[in-house]
Amino acid sequence: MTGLTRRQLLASGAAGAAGAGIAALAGCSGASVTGVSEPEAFDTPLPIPPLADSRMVDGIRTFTLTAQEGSWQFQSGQQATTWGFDGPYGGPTLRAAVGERVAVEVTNELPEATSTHWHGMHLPAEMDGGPHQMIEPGDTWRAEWVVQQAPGTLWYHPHPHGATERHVYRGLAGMFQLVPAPGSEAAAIEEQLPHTYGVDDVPVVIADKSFDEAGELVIDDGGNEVGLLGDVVTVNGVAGARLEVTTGLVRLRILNASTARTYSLGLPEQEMVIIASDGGLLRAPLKVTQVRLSPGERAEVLVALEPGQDVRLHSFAPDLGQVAAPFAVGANDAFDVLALVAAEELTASAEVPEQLASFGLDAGAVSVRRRFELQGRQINGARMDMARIDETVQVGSTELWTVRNLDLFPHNFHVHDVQFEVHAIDGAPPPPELAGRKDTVYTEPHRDYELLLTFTDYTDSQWPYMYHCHLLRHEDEGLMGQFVVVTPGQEADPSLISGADREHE
Ligand SMILES: [Cu+2]
Repeated sequence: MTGLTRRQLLASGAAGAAGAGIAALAGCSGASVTGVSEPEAFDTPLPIPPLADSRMVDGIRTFTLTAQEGSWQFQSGQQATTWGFDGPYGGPTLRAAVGERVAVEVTNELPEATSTHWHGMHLPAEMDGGPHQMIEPGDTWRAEWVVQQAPGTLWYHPHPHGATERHVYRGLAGMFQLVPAPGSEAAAIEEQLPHTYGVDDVPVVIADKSFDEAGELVIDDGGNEVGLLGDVVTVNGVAGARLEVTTGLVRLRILNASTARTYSLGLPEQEMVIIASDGGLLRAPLKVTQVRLSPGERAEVLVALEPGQDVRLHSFAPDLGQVAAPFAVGANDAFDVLALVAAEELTASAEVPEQLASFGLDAGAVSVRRRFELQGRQINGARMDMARIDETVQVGSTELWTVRNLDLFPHNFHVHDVQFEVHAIDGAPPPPELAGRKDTVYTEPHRDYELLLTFTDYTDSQWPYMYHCHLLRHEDEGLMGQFVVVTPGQEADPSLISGADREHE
């Protein structure tokens, strides 16, 4: 198999069709127009979240996490009160292999109830960590499941209804990386990709923050319609971060953990290569100049560096579609995010395989179509009701969901339990960077996003999964719905959640 050479990876200019399209769409703003204040220097070493320890208990890879309060320095000379897992801010990176049985025991040492959701994970609804699996202060909640999906970069974060924005913003978020089963075809591909954690395989968790005069975090939406757009952009918890690179090729696993801001990330004068979207590897590497990530979305990108090179991962003004007031929703903001500084001598990397993965849902198998219209804080004219099951899905079925943003400001759409495929946007095939496995997709105003979804393995007529906008203010205020996956002939049973709801009030 012939791979992409370093020269090809480094080539700039003649972008592929996808990259050129994105670049053209985003090229409208001057770099000076920004609601973000860039750090004076990018000289803080990028913190790498530790890999979480686990222990094998009766064949179960068992992790523990503790949600706790702390104090964290986002930028020099400033300390803020924060929340984190196993530390003051963020959380360790959990890693498990496809096929493993895993358990996570989450203890809540916060002063209020929270939950821990495994974003992107295919698992039983009762283990999902959504708003029905609340963990009271002092309690421990245990989730257990078998990893049955493609390897990929997932994440975990709180999901308490009405308080998700605040809990995530204070710092509760970490990565959950799924690696290939040993000996699998995917493992052979992984071997050829940069895969040394923290060295050439680096978590990049981006979140914007806003501070008051005392240096404490504030959630101030400035009157805009999407929620908080912070003026300080952090990576792994720090502003002005710098990653020292020692290999010729580095893999960045980028997560947009912001509550509302969408980024369009790239290198100013150099292409990069997308290898994975939310739920795992793309079919083939894709050269681009930028990748747009709305809240909750992930992309894995490869960046080739020359010895001594010093480049900035930049967020270009993101193309948010036909929004009414671009400046008010961050569409004009452009700023540097992270410095990548290559050593004078770089370790050579393997060539990137031309084919990465094969997969595909069958549009011909669609048995049910549903339509979801997002408007204000409602889906199809209804706000989230914890006691109501909105949709009932039959296990094993393939469905086509059409999602449309009826507003002139941003929304996106996240579905629990599955990795879906974007089948079409306004009837046309999606751009290649959206043609992989996705669990969250940005929905430009007034466009039809057709999603293919297959619901497998787990049924439960009582515990629902969620679908919602991942702009967390919108989600908290009602832009969310609930679905159950049932066996043929079974009906949804809301008695459990309506009872649980009353108990909580
Ligand atoms: Cu929204």
